[in-house]
Amino acid sequence: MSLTSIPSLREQQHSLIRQLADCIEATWHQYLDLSPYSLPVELGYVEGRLEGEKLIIENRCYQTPQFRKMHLELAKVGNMLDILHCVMFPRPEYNLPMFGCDLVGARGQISAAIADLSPVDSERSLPEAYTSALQALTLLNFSQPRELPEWGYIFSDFCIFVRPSSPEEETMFLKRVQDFLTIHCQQAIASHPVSPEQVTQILAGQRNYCTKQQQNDKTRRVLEKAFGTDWADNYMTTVLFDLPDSYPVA
Ligand code: BLA
Repeated sequence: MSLTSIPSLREQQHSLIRQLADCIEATWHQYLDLSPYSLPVELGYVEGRLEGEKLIIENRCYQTPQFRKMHLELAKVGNMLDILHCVMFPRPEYNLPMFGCDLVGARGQISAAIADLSPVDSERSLPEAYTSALQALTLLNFSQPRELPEWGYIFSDFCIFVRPSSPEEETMFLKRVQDFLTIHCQQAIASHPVSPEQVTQILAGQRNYCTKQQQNDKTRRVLEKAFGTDWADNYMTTVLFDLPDSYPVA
């Protein structure tokens, strides 16, 4: 089979994952000036084995003037596990939060749906314009909220972490992620570079966000079981939650 005729993973995934992947890409295309972002070739499309099932990972990456890296990942473990992972890493010259989203589904049911615009400034608070735009959204009620793990204090007060329990709740989650993305893209294109001192603080905030996310044992375990400890660690620190080694500050 030629590479281009391989059906995208998206068509085989839980409908919420498929819809969210389409929504993320459509919103990116609508608002941002996208250029390709190259991952190491061997990490763009990856196959492994987990408990006899095939694990497939498919990555798409872009960059823009405001974002160093925008990563959308779809993963599938046989018929057991469907995953969507998305992070937008702002360039540290801009005071922008981290957009992050993770959907994990097992046997037709999404067990974890999380989305947030997470602060990176020294006070761990969002820029004022984000707070007012997010406060203007209607308050949502999900019947099965989930508790954040210990490292989850990196997320904002607007973070949604739920197990969607009906098609209505799935739609509610999808719409809210769309709202987050629209606000984020609109704020990003209107934003201006900050002072070198602030860049240093923002980098520290982004580094903290990534370090905490790397502590997600549930993600790590899936990757370790399929690809081994070293591969999993490399993938978590260079693809899922990487930072540039050194950043020109002044
Ligand atoms: C949870 N992430 C999970 C779970 C699995 C994965 C299996 C447990 C699901 C559950 O408890 O119902 C697995 N997630 C993956 C894998 C990848 C992935 C293998 O992205 C990638 C290949 N995670 C993120 C981002 C956020 C995030 C961007 O990647 C948030 C913005 C959060 N995932 C997140 C949280 C949990 C989770 C908070 C729950 C962790 C816990 O309960 O300990």
